[in-house]
Amino acid sequence: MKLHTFPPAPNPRKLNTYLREKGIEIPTVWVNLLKGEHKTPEFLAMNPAGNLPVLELDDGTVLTESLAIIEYLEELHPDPPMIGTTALERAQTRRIERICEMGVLGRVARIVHNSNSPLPGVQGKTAIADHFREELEPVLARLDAEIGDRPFVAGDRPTIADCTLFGALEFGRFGGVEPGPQYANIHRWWADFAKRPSAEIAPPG
Ligand SMILES: N[C@@H](CCC(=O)N[C@@H](CS)C(=O)NCC(=O)O)C(=O)O
Repeated sequence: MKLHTFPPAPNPRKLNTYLREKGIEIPTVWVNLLKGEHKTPEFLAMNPAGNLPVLELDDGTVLTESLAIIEYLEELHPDPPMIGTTALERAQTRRIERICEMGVLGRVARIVHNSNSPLPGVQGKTAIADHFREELEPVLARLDAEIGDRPFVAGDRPTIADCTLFGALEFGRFGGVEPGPQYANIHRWWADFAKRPSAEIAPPG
């Protein structure tokens, strides 16, 4: 297996956090998004969508979409479980992860790319950034209430929901987009999660 990634970006960061929580090591190459390395003919031949992360299997199969990669790895390495241990736990974990992904990560990414994109050649539109800023607020309010005083986003153990939310918030901070101080539960969780070894970015290799 070979992982093509660039962990400063949010979806690669989600996967980086997952791999480190699980203790899974995969030979990794960084494709520098800031230098446009994901738009070279070689990279596009492997992943025509021109995005990261990409998991290349030993038989040449190319797997894209961070969550599909995570689900695949979770089946190969079930311990420690990061999507729950019962049907209901798995459903709840996936529900909260979807909120973190579509509700938070997607919106944070659109705000950053429309206000302060680090990607070469991306011209943002202030009106789009403002639209997603407005949409983000009620999602953060509901997520903050849901997290409450839980140690992790979905309960007592780290799950894929923590990986997704962490990737989203770290990228937002980099791009100047942070939840307001009124979201105290999110901030408490974020500060705690940031102390875990999985919060660090693994170097390529
Ligand atoms: N839904 C995809 C999104 C992949 C994606 O958009 N990745 C971003 C980094 S977070 C990327 O490579 N962006 C570069 C570009 O679109 O030019 C996933 O979860 O993997």
